[in-house]
Amino acid sequence: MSRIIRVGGAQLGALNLADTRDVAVERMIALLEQAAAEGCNLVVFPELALTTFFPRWNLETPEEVDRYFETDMPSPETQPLFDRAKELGIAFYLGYAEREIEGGQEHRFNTSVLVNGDGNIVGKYRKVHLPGHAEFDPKRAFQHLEKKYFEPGNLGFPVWKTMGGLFGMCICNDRRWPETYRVMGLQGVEMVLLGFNTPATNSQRPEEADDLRGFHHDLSVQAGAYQNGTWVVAVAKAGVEDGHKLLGGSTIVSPAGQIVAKSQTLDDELIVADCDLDECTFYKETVFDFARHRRIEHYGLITQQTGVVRPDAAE
Ligand code: CDT
Repeated sequence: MSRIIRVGGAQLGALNLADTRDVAVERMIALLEQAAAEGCNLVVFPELALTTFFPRWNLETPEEVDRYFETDMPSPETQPLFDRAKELGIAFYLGYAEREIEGGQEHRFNTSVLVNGDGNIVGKYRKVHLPGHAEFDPKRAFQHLEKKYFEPGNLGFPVWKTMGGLFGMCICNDRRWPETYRVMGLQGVEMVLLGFNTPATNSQRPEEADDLRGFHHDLSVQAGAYQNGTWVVAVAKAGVEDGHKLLGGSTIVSPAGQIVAKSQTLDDELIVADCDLDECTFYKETVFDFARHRRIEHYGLITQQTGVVRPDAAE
């Protein structure tokens, strides 16, 4: 049986503060329909796809913050997306801000769901590696307050068996961390889906060039794919949101670590690739056959220690 998944990376252009969820969902449905016309089985949307990238703003009141969070998924505003995808029989990945009340306690996560072609949520992931800072930082050119608005994900990096393969999810900054891919790699992952919002400018180093930001993105997703013998589908929110430019550069990477599709604009744009999940096997059975080649007796520090401890620390 063929295990070729035709994947659509549905990059979104800018969503400004004034844009409502209806605008975002309408644009996502248009991309979904384009993906259906091109024969896609799976569509990947960006991180926090329903609104502007609000962590760049220092929101003061709970009411201001709550506007950006979903308490239900599907929500009334996203139901049309779920309905259209089900009609078209297309699976999708969607990133959004999640507000959960559990045991009387409120929790907020940067979340993604994987929805199958029957319209059922088959997986949920909550972003583990939150970048940025928790309090307003006047030294930055702009804010990146993910640590203020979200708590680190509490679901780990699971892998789901669906669509004839093994699928994992992560979100934006997670893609820069080799641990993200390796934990999924150890569960045999064959396709990692991820959405991102990467500012085109480094808020702490504004002179850094756009192309270096793009290089670090490519480097991270290509290394993650190759070193774990998996497809990686990385999809951006791009363009200029209320004067703040996002990088773009949505990318589909093969298990050989090669880029097979890349967006060309900073607007709504669909990239498409036929991804043969069986291409993972060669890498998983040879150079990255973990069972034969890994030496876990030397990897203890990775889980015992978070930060750097230099051998000369005590001097
Ligand atoms: N959304 C998100 O996670 N953005 C971060 C910005 C960090 S700047 C290095 C990212 O990794 O793209």
